[in-house]
Amino acid sequence: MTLRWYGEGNDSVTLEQIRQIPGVAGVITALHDIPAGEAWTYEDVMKRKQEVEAKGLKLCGVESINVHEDIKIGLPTRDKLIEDYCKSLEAVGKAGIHLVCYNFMPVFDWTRTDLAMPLEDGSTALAYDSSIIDGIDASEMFDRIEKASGGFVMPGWEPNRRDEIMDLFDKYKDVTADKLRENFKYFLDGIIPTCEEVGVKMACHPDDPGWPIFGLPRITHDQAGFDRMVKLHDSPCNTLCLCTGSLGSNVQNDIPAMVRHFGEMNRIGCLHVRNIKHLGSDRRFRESSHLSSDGDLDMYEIMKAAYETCPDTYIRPDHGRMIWDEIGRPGYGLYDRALGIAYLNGLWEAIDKNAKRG
Ligand code: DNO
Repeated sequence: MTLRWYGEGNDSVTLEQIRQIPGVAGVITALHDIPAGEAWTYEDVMKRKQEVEAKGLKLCGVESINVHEDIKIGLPTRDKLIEDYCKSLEAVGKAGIHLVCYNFMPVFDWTRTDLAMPLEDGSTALAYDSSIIDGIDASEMFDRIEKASGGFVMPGWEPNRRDEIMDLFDKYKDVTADKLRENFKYFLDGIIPTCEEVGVKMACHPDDPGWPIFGLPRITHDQAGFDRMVKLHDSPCNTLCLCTGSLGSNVQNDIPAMVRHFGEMNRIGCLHVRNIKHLGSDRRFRESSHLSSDGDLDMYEIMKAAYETCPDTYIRPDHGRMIWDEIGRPGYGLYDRALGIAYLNGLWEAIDKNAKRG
């Protein structure tokens, strides 16, 4: 079991706290101050690794090395950018880290309309309502996120990206879903040979929410999309990050079945486990505690599918609610994610003991 950590000075949660959560072996982290397109160095990766190890934890994976928009759009600058991406992968592999989670979502990473929806029990949760998104443009959305993020920089919504955004929309004008897929293949063909050489698995995170937003193309939010994605470059290094909450936002997705499907293919590089609750219509949802009965996903079936098909994959709880008056990065507080881990560990132990009893 692992936990995402944003790095010293960039996270309200400390390595010392993470170390005290039962069953957590390590963290998933990134060099967040290096902009997309710039190569990571071995020295910088090792510095982060040593910092983590000095606190008795392992650096289990990187999330994310962001893919530059020019690569997704397919601009001529992409060759140099892919070359630099390979340099980052070499640095990571040489440092003994074997997992890189990333995404191929145009312009925005995960998107929510509310970063602190009050719940009945006094906690707050991230929420999404497509009727809000459908009524505003991306720059208004940018304002909303910035105001609600409590001073933390949200991945994909970095303030320095604001000016870029409208320009990017223009550049994506002619990028259809097919074109995006072609550009994805070009990227994978460019990086996977390096991954194989240096022993790094790439795990593509699903679109979140699991459908196109702001008229931008999106191609990785269901089983069919990921089936096509893994075939773009057939390699054990070309895998997905199966994020139950992102995929679960789309009611068409059967999450335990997807875990089994991709687990049996050995194509799950990592698993993000969290629960969500749909709110009436199928494009409105809020996040919930991890407990199955608090949301719409069956955590027992998800963990059982993982146990049976990809027991060695890296698992982390994903977002949590804000509880016990915690202040921190939306979705990434300590308490609710720690509760999530305890619960997921409990499920795992029960599944394991049952399996061994036969
Ligand atoms: C959401 C996260 C994502 C993920 C990126 C990977 O909370 O899981 O931001 O890290 O999409 O690039």
